[in-house]
Amino acid sequence: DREVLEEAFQVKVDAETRIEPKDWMPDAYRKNLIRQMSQHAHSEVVGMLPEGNWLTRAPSLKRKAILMAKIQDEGGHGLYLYSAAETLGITRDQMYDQLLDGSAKYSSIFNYPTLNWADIGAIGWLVDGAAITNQIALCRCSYGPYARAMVKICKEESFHQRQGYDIMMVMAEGTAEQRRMAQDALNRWWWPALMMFGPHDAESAHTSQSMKWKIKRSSNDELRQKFIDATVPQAEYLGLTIPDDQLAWNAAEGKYDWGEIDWDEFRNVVNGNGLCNRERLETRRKAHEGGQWVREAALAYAEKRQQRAAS
Ligand code: FAQ
Repeated sequence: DREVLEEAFQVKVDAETRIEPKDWMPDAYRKNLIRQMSQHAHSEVVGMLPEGNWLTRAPSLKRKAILMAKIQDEGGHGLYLYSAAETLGITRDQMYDQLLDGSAKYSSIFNYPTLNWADIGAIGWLVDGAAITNQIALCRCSYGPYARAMVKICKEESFHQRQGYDIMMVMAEGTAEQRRMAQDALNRWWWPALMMFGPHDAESAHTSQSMKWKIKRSSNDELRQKFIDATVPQAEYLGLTIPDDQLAWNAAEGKYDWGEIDWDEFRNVVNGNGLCNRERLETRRKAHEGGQWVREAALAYAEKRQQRAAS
């Protein structure tokens, strides 16, 4: 019966045996994975927009080519993730509808505007840096298709993080105006980047069950601390100041102590009232509607080919 099946499932998870699409799984496991994976996919495709804002204004041909490749990678990540989520019995159209009708979330970080070129550096350095910290852990997720998708995604995120840090290095070592822009970008992106890891563990609705099922391998607070510990020395190397006056090395615990996130801001952005929420969803809606004829044409062509092959 159900209880026996659930126990056997947990034994499998505990033994680190990957769960594959055709294996039995509890409904709640399937539902939770669809939720997390689809939101992850939506984050990738909405995440293309803040950087897309600077493609036509990149400072050189080389920077433009690099940025274009990065944004295309993000589109690709969205596609792998939608495909991986489809193995759980939901279609990409259904997931996309949930994004557009607001019932599925995407990462809060993509509701902030990109105001100057240094923001592109800060996104690569901090946003991709935070994304990798989270995604390295997800390479060991219990669900096979998700874990395997993460491996390639992490390799690409690593390039994204390096390109962002490279932009920050050039600007931090540049003119006084460039340094000012780099510091301004760090000031605006630091706290939103920390919010990417989600609420504190004690407030996190899904963490304890997701950890038990090994969907998540580390908690929100553990990953956030790991990111801070790795990133503070990188800011020091750039000669930039992290906008947190409580930030201090805690030698006894071998980690940084730091201030508190503005959780009102986090909730506000997650609930749809950030600076760019409406604009982001509107842009995605227009792109989806604008692509309707392409989807119809591709289907009509596939049908025609099938008919030709059958006759
Ligand atoms: N924004 O119980 P928890 C990228 C929601 S990286 C919005 O802790 P969970 C790469 C959460 O969904 C970004 N909502 O939830 C890139 C839940 O709501 P629900 C994407 C947030 O799932 C870089 C509720 O709060 N990465 O795209 C946020 O256990 C540069 C309660 O929270 C991933 O999605 C937030 N920051 O932990 C692209 C990684 N935090 O669903 C372009 C995979 C929490 O009940 C440019 N996801 N919420 O309505 C995860 O690891 C997890 O889902 C967490 C949240 C850690 C995000």
